[in-house]
Amino acid sequence: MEKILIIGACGQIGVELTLALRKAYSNQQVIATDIREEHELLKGTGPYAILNAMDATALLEIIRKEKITQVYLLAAVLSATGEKDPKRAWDINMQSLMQLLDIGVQEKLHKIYWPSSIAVFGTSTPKQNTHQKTIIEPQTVYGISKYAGELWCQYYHDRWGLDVRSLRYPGLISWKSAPGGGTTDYAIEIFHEALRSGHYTCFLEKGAYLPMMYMDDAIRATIELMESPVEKIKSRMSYNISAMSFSPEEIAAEIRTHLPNFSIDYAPDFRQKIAEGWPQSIDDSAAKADWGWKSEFDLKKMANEMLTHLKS
Ligand code: AKB
Repeated sequence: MEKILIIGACGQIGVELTLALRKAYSNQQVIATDIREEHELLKGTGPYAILNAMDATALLEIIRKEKITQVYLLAAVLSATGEKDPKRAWDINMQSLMQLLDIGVQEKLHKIYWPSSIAVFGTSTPKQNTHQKTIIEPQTVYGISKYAGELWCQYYHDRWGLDVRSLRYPGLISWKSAPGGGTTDYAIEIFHEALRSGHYTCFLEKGAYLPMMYMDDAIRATIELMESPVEKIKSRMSYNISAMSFSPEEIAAEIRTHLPNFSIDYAPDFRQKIAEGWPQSIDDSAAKADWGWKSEFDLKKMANEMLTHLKS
């Protein structure tokens, strides 16, 4: 029987992934952990423990005690927060991964999931339809840690046969749990502010066109990748996945089709420079060809879902 451990279960991806995995397996098979108190939406849905992703001893203990076979490591410092304290972001992002990879080999874990991001790309990368294998020169500490992590995942697979799988997420848009310090977070804030005050001051510039994805698609992609037969996983770096791209003025125009009085203005800060380094659209043909990935949410469908759920 598979037994799954989620590290960072109270974050933006963690809450929804925990709930989805508990539905796909059973509540008792999915152990949620985070350094924080249990998220409201997880309460009563299955086992929960406090775990610091940097604490290798505690991690090994819980893996042995619970007879864990698969681990999803979601704890990370994202792009915007990472730039405020680069050394700390590097330590957290790398140490949590490296100790898990070692434990994975030692304890013969069946599978590990570790997310990467479009932040691996930089200004030297072609901006349109960015291919999975292209010029990769990340410019944030978050992007550097994600690219280094991808290489380490591939190394542990090639050298020790560890089954590590990974996706490069675009900006993720969700309503259940709050995002944590990313550059693409504006695309969530904008919905909250549209409903609260009817106005949003965007921290990115007009024209900051970025790849994005609704959380339902991201969760489905993650589980589909992890459930795919091993022979279909041809990349042991990280798969590009894609759903939609838009600029702040385009998402504002879409919100206006629901809330005609909604207005937006722009006060770009340091996050604009991060956004300028990232691609505008992503080529996910490898994920489509290898394990059948296909997105379901475009801008219109996503905005409708966000506003419907946030209103209620
Ligand atoms: C961020 O903005 O840092 C993240 C990401 C694109 O990985 N949402």
